[in-house]
Amino acid sequence: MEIKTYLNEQRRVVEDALERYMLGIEVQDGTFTAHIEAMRYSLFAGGKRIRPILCLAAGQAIEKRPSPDHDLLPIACALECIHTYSLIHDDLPAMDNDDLRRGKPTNHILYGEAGAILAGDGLLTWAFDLLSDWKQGSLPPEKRLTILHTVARAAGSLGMVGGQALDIANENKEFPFETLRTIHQSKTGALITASILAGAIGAGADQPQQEALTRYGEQVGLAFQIVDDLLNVTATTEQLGKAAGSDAGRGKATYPAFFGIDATREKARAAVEEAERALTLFDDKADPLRAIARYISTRSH
Ligand code: GRG
Repeated sequence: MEIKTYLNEQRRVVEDALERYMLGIEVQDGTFTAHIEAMRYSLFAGGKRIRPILCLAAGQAIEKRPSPDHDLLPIACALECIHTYSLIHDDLPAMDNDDLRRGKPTNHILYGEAGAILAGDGLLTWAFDLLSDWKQGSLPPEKRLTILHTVARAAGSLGMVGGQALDIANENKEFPFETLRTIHQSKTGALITASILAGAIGAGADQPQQEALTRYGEQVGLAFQIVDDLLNVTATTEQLGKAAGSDAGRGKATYPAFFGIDATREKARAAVEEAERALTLFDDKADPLRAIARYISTRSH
């Protein structure tokens, strides 16, 4: 199947599930309506849904049954909630101070800073509500706990939050490439890898499969971030739906700043090759994972 068709179909699956699993304003007491509207605004603002799609694709690569989606969809949705919270907070004036995200006003522009902070907090907490809800799907408790711990570890101070803190602490500073690698691995790579592992664990991956998919996730996460750095330099604001050229404006070190554009492209290509190599022990059920890795290096937004 053509990768764009696959991604479009899977995006629809994720969107439908988000509609099912996300809090709706209609069921809430009037006091909560505005707050949940702010959460929904960013959750349904047109993201690519790469993390939930990777979670489902990892499950499909392992599963013996035709579709493990029933168990994995709440988990996939939780991952998107965590990702969306991180973008809302990242856009705040105290962080990157961005007005535009996915071609639309950022959350705090519409709902104010306090509203955006709470929308992020609400999404992060809702994610753990979904992950821990044993009434959704039929995952055995031990698997659910392992997934919960994997995601918490990746999203928190030893993962995405830690990477963001290191990134901010190093703005406008010179630092060695190893620091950039750590920032990228924790800020971007950790949640991407956890999305893949969560899908794999939910579908019953054994230890060698989990290790292979961790290597795949690390390389896909790296390629994703390298391409994000490249697009920030080479694409327009219209293409990106967010401010182009913002990394240089903020004095952020990036792959192109360290290596130049051509060598950076080469590094993205090498990471994709490495990701595909990590999948050698999988059969054609892992073809979507292979295609997603290739797609990531060619994406335009
Ligand atoms: C606030 C704790 C905290 C963390 C923020 C995600 C993040 C960490 C910062 C965003 C800045 C950035 C460029 C991060 C790299 C990860 C990345 C490329 C995010 C954008 O992800 P996409 O492209 O977004 O999947 P869509 O819009 O498709 O959902």
